[in-house]
Amino acid sequence: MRTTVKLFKDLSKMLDFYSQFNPSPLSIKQFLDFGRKACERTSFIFLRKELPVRLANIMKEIQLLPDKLLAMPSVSLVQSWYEKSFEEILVYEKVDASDLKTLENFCDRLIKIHNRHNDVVPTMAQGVIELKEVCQLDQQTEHSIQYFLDRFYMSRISIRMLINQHTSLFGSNLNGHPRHIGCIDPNCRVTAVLNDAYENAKFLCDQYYMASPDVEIVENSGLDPGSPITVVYVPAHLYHMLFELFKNAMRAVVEHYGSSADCLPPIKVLVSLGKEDLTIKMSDRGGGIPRSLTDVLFQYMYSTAPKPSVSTESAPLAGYGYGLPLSRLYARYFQGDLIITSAEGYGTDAIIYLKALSDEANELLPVFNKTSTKHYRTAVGTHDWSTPSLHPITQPLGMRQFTTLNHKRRIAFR
Ligand code: P4A
Repeated sequence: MRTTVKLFKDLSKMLDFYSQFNPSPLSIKQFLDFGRKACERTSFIFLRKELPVRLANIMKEIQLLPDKLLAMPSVSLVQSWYEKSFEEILVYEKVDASDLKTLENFCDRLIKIHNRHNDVVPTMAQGVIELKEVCQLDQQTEHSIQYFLDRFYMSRISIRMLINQHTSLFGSNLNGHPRHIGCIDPNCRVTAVLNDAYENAKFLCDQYYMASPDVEIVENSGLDPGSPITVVYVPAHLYHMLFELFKNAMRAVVEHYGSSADCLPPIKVLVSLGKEDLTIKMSDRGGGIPRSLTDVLFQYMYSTAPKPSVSTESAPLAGYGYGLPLSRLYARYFQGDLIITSAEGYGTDAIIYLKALSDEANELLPVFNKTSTKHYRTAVGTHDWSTPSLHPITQPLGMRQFTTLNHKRRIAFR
C-alpha cells in the first residue's frame, strides 16, 4: 500500500513538472531537414524531454474530465496506458545519451509504446458510449467532451508522428519507402493518393450498394502549369482524409439516386496549388445536407450514437465512426483545415486545405494552461445572442419591447 501511494505521488509530481513546459511544435520542413541529417542521439535527446512534455500536457487535461466519464472502465484503461508510457520514457531522463545500447533500447521501447496505444480511439469512443448509456448528457458535458477529444486525438496524432519519425529513421526495420523521410513524402503526388483513396472507397461502395459513381480529377497547377501537383506531406494522413471524404460522397450519391439508377453523377475533384494553400475540393451531387447538420457531422457525440438497428452485419460505407472529426484533425495538424459546405437538395463540397509551403506547415498542438482549464469549468452558452421565442406573439409590439427591456441586465464589454 505504502509503495503505491509513493508511486502515485512520484507520478503526479512528474506530471506537474513536465506539464509546465509547452510542447515544441515542429514544421514539416524541420521534420524533413532533421530526417535527412539523421542523428539518432540528437533525436533521442529531443524526444526524452518532448514526449513526456506532450504526454503530461494531455494527461493533465484527462484529469479535468467530468468525474462520471473518468469513472468509465474504458477511460481508466486509456489513462493507465498513458501513465505507463509516461513512466517508461522517464527512465531515460538522466541516462548517458552516447551509449549505443541505450539508443537501441529507447527505439524498441518507443515501438512498444506505439503499439500499446493502437486502440486508444475505439477505446475512448467506447468510454463515451458507456457514459451515454448510464446518464443523459447535458450540453455543458457534451461541449467539454468535444473540446477534450479534439485536443486529445490531436495530441495523439502528434505523439505518434514523433515516435514514427524516430523509429522509422533509426529502427532496425528499414523497409519503408525509399523516397520517404520517415513517414513524410517530399514529393507526394496528390492525384496518386486521390486515386488510391477513390479505388478503395469504390471497392467498399460496390460491395455494399452494387454501384458507385465515377471520379473526375482536375489539376490546376497554377504557377507551374502542366506538371503534376506534389506536396511535402504525410501521405498516410492525406489518404485518411480523402478515403473518408470519398466514402461520404459515394454514400450520398448512391443513396440519393438509388443504386439501380442508370447513371450516377461523377464525384468531381479539383486540386489547385497556390502560393499559400494547396486546395482539394471534392464535389458530389448526392443531394446535400441541411446547413444545420454540417456542424453535427464533426461531433464525436453524434458519431457515437448507438448504431441503427436496421443495418445488419455488413459494415456501412460511412458514418458512425470518427471519420470526419479525425480527418479534420489531420488537416489541422499541419495548419490546414477541412471544411464541408453543402447545398441542400443538390450536393456537398468537401474542401481540404493544406499549407503549400513546408516551413509554414507547423504542428498545431494542444497546450495545457489556465485557458484550456477554463473550458472544462465554465458553462457554455452565455446567452449573448437571441434564441427563437417559444411563445406565439400575443402582446402588442410596444409592450413586448417594454417587458424585454425590463428583464435585461447590462452587458459589459471587457
Ligand atoms: N448528403 N451529403 C452528405 C451526406 C448526405 C455528405 C452524408 C446524406 C451524411 C452522413 C454521412 C455520409 C454522407 C457528402 C459529403 C461529405 C459529407 C456528407 O463529405 O455528400 O455519414 C456520416
